[in-house]
Amino acid sequence: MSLPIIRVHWLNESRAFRVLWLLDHLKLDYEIIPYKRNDAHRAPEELKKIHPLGRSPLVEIEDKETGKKKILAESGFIFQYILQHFDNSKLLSNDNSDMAENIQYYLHYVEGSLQPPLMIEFILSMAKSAPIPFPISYLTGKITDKISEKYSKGELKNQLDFVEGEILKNKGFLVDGKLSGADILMSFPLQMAFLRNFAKQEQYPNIKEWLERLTSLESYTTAKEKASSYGGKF
Ligand SMILES: N[C@@H](CCC(=O)N[C@@H](CS)C(=O)NCC(=O)O)C(=O)O
Repeated sequence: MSLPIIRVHWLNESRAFRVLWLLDHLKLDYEIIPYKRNDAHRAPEELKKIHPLGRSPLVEIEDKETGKKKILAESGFIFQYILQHFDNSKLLSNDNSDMAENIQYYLHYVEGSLQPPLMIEFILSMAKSAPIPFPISYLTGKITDKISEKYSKGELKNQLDFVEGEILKNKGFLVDGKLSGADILMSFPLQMAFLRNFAKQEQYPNIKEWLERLTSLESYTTAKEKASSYGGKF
């Protein structure tokens, strides 16, 4: 049976990059359908024609024989589907059932626990830097600092400390001392945490080295080049 057509509905400057990387690592053929963020940094309305929530990534799977299409949403589910259906040689999966469960855990953890404090920090940083006149800007700064201090900063530290410890325990990767889909999926929020200055890389030497290891993979460069050709910065 021939492989289906895989189309990635990819938004620039978004977590959708990870799907390109995953597909390139598995050496699968795929098409990119690019979307550009609007001035408000949101996805364009066209994406809602593909899935009502209008978020990216979205992956379209088309059966070449029947023409039947399905749309996959949610990064963790997309990873799960691709690994389950197309990673036949277990390049990014694991034969051991306990280890396979650990990979699954990260496919949920990344959006369920790691992204929320990062998203709150991001929204607070945007509120803080918004062009608001003084003295309201002063008050906004105070309020956003307080929310960050009371919740998201500490929670983010909690998450990063956890990931730092897991990489150390698992010999430089997240699961079983070797590269898996979990590493590719988890890389984006951690890169963002450092890039946006929500945490200092020097405090997390294991995450730092792990990111260097991941971004030196050939598949990362290949996916980057494809994303850049559509104007993607990350
Ligand atoms: N939980 C979803 C989140 C999807 C999501 O929020 N994607 C962002 C890109 S990083 C998006 O499409 N943003 C556009 C918008 O909010 O308008 C997933 O894991 O795929």
